[in-house]
Amino acid sequence: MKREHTMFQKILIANRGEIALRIQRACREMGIKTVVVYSEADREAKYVKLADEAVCIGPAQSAQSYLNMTAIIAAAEVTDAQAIHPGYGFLSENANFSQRVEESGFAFIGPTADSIRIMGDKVAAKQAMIKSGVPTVPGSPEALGDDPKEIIRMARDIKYPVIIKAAGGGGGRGMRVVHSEAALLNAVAMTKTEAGAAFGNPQVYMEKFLTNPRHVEIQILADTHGNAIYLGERDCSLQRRHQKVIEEAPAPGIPRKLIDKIGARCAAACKTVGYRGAGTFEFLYEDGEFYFIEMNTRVQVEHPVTEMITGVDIVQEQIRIAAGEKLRYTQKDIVIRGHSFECRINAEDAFKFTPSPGRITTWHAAGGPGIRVDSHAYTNYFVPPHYDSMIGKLISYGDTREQALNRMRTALSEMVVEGISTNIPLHREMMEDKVFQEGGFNIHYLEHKLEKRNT
Ligand code: MV4
Repeated sequence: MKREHTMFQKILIANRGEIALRIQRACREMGIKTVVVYSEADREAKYVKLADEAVCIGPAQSAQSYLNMTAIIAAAEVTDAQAIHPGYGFLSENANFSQRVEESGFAFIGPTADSIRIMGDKVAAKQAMIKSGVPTVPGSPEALGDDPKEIIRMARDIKYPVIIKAAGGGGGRGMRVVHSEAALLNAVAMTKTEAGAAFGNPQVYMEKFLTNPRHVEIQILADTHGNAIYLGERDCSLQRRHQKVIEEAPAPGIPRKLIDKIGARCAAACKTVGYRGAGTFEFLYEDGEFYFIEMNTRVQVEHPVTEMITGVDIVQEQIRIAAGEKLRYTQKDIVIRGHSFECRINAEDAFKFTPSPGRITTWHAAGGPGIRVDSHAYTNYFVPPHYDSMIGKLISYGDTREQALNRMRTALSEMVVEGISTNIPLHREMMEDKVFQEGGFNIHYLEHKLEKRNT
């Protein structure tokens, strides 16, 4: 017998900042009480006071607060929460946390520990995708062995340039591009050593290095009853040092038919691996082809652009899935309508990108038709120096890409943030960029533009 599927009455939010507020909003709309955990550095934040209950779990340093599994689970116990939402970052993709949460009798609002483990091992994830018919980047089918001749032969087959990636890496950590045979074996050895130290797993694998791809990702939702759907794609190519800066949905210029084909494969893969919750399949897209690289097993920062074009509340769906409900949508119900952009607002120098924590003396958020602001910031909010510099997201929606872009331009002109530096000036510049306006960028575009700007 399956257990009764009753909606949670109280959820603990194991995160901070804008996503803690975003999850609170989802809960409130569903009539679910919230517990927020906070560090000493976040004690005064308004979103903490807004929660039904708040528990201090430790000092400012993440290792002793937002990464402290024992303190978080204890907070769930004393407040009688039934489920824990990990948000993004921190413990959201920690398989041991998912396992400990469930062993302690709470629902983890995210995938099972097993799914997180498989997707955290990039070699295992790729193998699971190959089995399910998701196209991957050509490369080594398994982790590289110790035979140098075989490694050399493999790279010759794939053809240079190749890239060596750590199985335990991801998100741009632990990888090395190799342009010639002369550099190959040394690069493999170095990446292995670094991977062993950084991730406790020295395994590496090889892929063809794609020189000018776009980063296009597919959002999926899967329930515990064997249903899975895709919610279209996002283009996240505009990034600096593996940090996304502007995202949009849909991805400009990619045929809907092709997205539907890849999306259906992603949904099918979720069923074959028994995935549950929200998830993102990351692809490189080059010359009209999709190549899977990684899967993210959390809600992502950029989830709002998908919400705007589909009308699906992804955080609420995560909660419903964790409570054992069936998906409320079939694939036919998902209709892509309009276009959406997201600008990540960071507390950082707009030119040098150095962090700029401190007190916000003026916060005036944009508004109007088709504008959404996901932020925990306000006038007099103190941006603590201990965490990520992102203080909010400005999201625009329009019937067309042009309208969404025009609305974003207007919204950026309305935004006033004083007392700290932000990257809003960079976003304003980007709205005037011809290549951006035409949707003609790839993963290198922003970094190249910034190099030119600074000289
Ligand atoms: C690649 C690649 C080119 N070819 N793999 C970087 C982050 C991690 N998710 C995978 N990454 C890349 N993998 C192959 N076979 C180029 C990148 C890459 C990149 C990918 C997405 C967004 C921004 C990027 C910036 C530099 C490199």
